[in-house]
Amino acid sequence: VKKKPLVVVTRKLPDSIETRMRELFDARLNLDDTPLTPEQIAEAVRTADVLVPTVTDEITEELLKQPDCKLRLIANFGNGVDNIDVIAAHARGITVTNTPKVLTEDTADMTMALILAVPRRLVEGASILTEGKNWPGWSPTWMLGHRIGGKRLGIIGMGRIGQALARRARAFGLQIHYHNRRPVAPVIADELGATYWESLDQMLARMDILSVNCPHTPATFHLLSARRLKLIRKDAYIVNTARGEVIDEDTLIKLIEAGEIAGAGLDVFENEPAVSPKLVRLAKAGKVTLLPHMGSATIEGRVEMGEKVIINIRTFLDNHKPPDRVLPSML
Ligand code: 8YV
Repeated sequence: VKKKPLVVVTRKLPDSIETRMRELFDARLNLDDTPLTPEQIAEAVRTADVLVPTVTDEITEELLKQPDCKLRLIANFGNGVDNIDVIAAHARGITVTNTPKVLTEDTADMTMALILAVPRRLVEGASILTEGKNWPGWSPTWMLGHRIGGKRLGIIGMGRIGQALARRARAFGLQIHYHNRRPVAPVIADELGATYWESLDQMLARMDILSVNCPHTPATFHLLSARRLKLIRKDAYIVNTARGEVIDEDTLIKLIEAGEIAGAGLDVFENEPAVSPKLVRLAKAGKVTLLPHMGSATIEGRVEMGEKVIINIRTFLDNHKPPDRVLPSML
């Protein structure tokens, strides 16, 4: 009998996905979801045919260049591949795939939720009732936020998630602006009513709300640098559901503390899962809304991500090109 390929999955996945993986592969699953130790990851890279990592696993060149490394496919359970050294993998003939499209709408929903939550003080208001604070009763001048409709939203990164966000934001009456490496096709720009800014600097200086929707790559690390963050208007808000590394978080914190930026909604952080105590203080002061990387966290989305992982593995093992290959040229 032909030996089934060894597929090592680093985290607990939805039950239906694990069941299917057991049927199809020699699947080494992580049923209690304890993150693998660095030694266990190193062993998995050496011995597995296929590795299914997530955002919490760093697959470095160091790991990939271990002698006798058997690995042939890294089928990432996630869209962003900044946890994987794609160039080092490619150089060793190891294929990398991800799970695009299936988490676009969920992530755009959560981004829109933050865009609504921050200016309208949603979490701050809810906490008054749930944390035993005093609610003096309704008053015409109490807990006022800022109107969303009519404001300018600047989307940084107009890929699938940026566009899905633009559709939602338009329905809330926001004016859509965006910065991207290239403008989107005219037909899409028309549909979204979106204005292209070639200069990120110029866009930053004119927006009421900014949303980060680009991947984290070497080119986007601290794209919102200290210099650029200082261009943002005093009354503007910034939302990030992409990757913490795209923003110079220390400077963002300082600017919010100094009242130089009005507030932020953050689902991702530079040193995840560690969250700066200064951000927590700002959250308690109602200046920022913090979420623990929940952008794509729906049951439906996780199952679809798992299905994509399985399709990528199966096509790869059948000697076809998997649909969601990530090439160094795409970074
Ligand atoms: C996932 C994400 O939770 O897919 C991504 O890029 O950030 C999240 O949707 C995570 O990456 C799973 O690995």
